[in-house]
Amino acid sequence: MSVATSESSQMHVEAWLPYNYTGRYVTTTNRGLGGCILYNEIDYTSSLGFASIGMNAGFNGSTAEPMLNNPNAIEDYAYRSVHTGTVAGKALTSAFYEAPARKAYYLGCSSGGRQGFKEAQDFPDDFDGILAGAPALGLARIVSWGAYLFQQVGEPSSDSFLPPELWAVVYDEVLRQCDKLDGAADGLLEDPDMCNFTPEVLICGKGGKEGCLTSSQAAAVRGVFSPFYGLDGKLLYPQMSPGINTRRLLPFYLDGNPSPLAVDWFRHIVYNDTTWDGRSFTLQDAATALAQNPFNVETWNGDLSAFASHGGKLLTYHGQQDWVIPPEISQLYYAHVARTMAKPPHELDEFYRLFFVSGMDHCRGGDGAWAIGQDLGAGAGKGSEENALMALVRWVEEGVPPEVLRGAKLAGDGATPEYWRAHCRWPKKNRYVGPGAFTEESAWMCE
Ligand SMILES: [Ca+2]
Repeated sequence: MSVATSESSQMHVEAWLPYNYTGRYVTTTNRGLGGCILYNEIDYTSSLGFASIGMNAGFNGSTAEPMLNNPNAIEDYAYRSVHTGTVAGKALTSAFYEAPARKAYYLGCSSGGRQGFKEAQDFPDDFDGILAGAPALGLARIVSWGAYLFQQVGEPSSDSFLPPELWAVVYDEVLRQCDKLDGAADGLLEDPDMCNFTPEVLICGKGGKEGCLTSSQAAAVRGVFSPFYGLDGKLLYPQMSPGINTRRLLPFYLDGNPSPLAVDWFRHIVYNDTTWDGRSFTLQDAATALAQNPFNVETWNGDLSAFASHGGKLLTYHGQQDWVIPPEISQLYYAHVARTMAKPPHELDEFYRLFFVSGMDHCRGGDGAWAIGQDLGAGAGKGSEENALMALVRWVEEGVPPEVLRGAKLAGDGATPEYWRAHCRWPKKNRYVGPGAFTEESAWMCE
């Protein structure tokens, strides 16, 4: 479908309406700064019997270029496409099945995760249940954080730059210092907050040795794993999460090129200047981007009372190995909601539950038990005990909330579970207590 988002703009919406319809509607979303329909999400949710709607963000493509000098596209991206597409998708579902859907759900991660929180904040009646992963909350700040990270490591020719083999050494040292803090040397950090990483132990010293850091490189690593503060001295964005596996992959933030997210956003949204390239970035640019905050794309409203009072349930997860959007941003937003609504965790639990998933990269993949049923190919089961989407369905329809989020570590075939781990509901944290190997679910305790 083509759906108008204003008198002079439109979006594309696609519906997959299954024969095995369960009476459940779901909206699926977008990724990054682009606008594409995510067919794997429509495929996944329709296969589970949902009437599934996918939509672009008012434009197609995988960059922010269509937003250049185009406020309608920015408004669609910030919030309007999801809400407008959902209204249209629900109407279509109702017409096709000759009755309104019993319940309406939302599934999304990253940019899609942010869009889910946006719905909970600004369109609280759209959904009964929202599954939002690794949300890009604080969007007008994360773009500046990317520029900051590039400045920490510099260009490949600079003294501070670390080639991939040194980032591998850094990862090994993070594990040496922090892996056992959760009780198990399993290569996974259950609680990166406990990891006060000290990169200076890797400084070369007299004579030097293989795999050591210069002072400039140690400073770069410390900068990456330090919070990012603005001109006014206030926190703009949290640190990169220690425990991201820089032996397995080199995050694009650290590869010696200006952050693509920063370049894309400042060029096409903040300055409408396609020559801006990230090398000139200052804290003043960060302040400008945050002050601009077009159509409140920040998505930082801490009042979810309207969503809660209509009975909505928000289930959210964030990988502890997420190197695109640090998990700490989900923790900071949770704290913001708690203070704004004056509710401690046991009261937030009634409608808002946050789970950190050890060994999960950005939205999926990683070294641990990351397969929680968040998308096609990320599940080892379709029951509510092993699938986050179906756990949300049970919470909404039966009033039984998930106490833990169980994830599977998948074998090389990408399907067979090697082991399971029960991820804890924030602010509880997982600790290995034994007996049995770390691969035993029962050897861990949330406390
Ligand atoms: Ca560990």
